[in-house]
Amino acid sequence: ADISTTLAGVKLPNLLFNASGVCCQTEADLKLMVESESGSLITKSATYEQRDGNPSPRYNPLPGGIGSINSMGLPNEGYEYYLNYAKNYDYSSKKPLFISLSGLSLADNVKMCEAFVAADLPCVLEINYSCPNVPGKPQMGYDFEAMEHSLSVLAPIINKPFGIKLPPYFDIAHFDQAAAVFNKFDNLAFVTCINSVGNGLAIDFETEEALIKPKDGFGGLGGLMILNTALANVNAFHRRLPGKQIIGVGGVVSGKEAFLHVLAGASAVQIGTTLKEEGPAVFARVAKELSDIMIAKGYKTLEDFRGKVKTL
Ligand code: RRO
Repeated sequence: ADISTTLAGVKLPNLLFNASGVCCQTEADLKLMVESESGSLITKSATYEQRDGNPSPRYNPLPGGIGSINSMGLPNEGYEYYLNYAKNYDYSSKKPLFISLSGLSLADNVKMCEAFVAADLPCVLEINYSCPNVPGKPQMGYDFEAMEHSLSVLAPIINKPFGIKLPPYFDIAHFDQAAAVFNKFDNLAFVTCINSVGNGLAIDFETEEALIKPKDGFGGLGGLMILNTALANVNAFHRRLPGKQIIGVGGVVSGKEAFLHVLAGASAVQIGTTLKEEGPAVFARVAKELSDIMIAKGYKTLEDFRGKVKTL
């Protein structure tokens, strides 16, 4: 089946790529993504300056394959590293490049966006409004006024289609309020739902210890346990953002969950925890599984079922 898609005006040979943060901090990581069967790739969220991030252990899978917990703390090489990568990227490869930016202030996001705009590259920006793990920095996605102000400054600077990475919302009023903000910005082309479910706590039953060291063990939850929260956010924004696209992320362990994300309204699907646990071979496997599901159900393209979840 045809699992190609178009996102922010660029064509992806298939809808799958990495969730920002996984397999994308260094050039060695990004090379693995380029060599994989993914349809695209996105870099680790960049700050203005390089960061080491939080002390280890700062990521662990949860027992039973239900998901993961992380408090990485935004380790990254600094935006100039990713700008340089973007300048040298082979855009003829048919695999589009997305760049994640997560400035610690609006001023930093302005400086980074201006630098990417000045370079005039065909990569697509995804602004991260949802890192749950920097001590003392609340997730901007939960402050609608701050997010609207940030978008009102950044959208005109970027001046072409771009996206934002959102935290999960858990209340219909919040879906409504967030969508009302996003609909004010015409060149906001996509929203990526969802980042990790912030500030969970995982405890080992035997040792009675937290699974990660930072923040007394508190960290963002990912993987299968967040699938239904992810699907709800994808579908809530698919219904509320006409003319914009949704990237679905959360709980994709096989072609079946990728299929459900598209049914909920996703135009592309990112994989985080399962990529971290399985490695880049996940993309060929999930692509094949999704294609087989589509053939079995009689769907030829993603458009045949995107957003067509049936309600009762
Ligand atoms: O680096 C992190 O701790 C991190 C980030 Br920036 C994010 O957006 N989401 C996440 O789960 N971890």
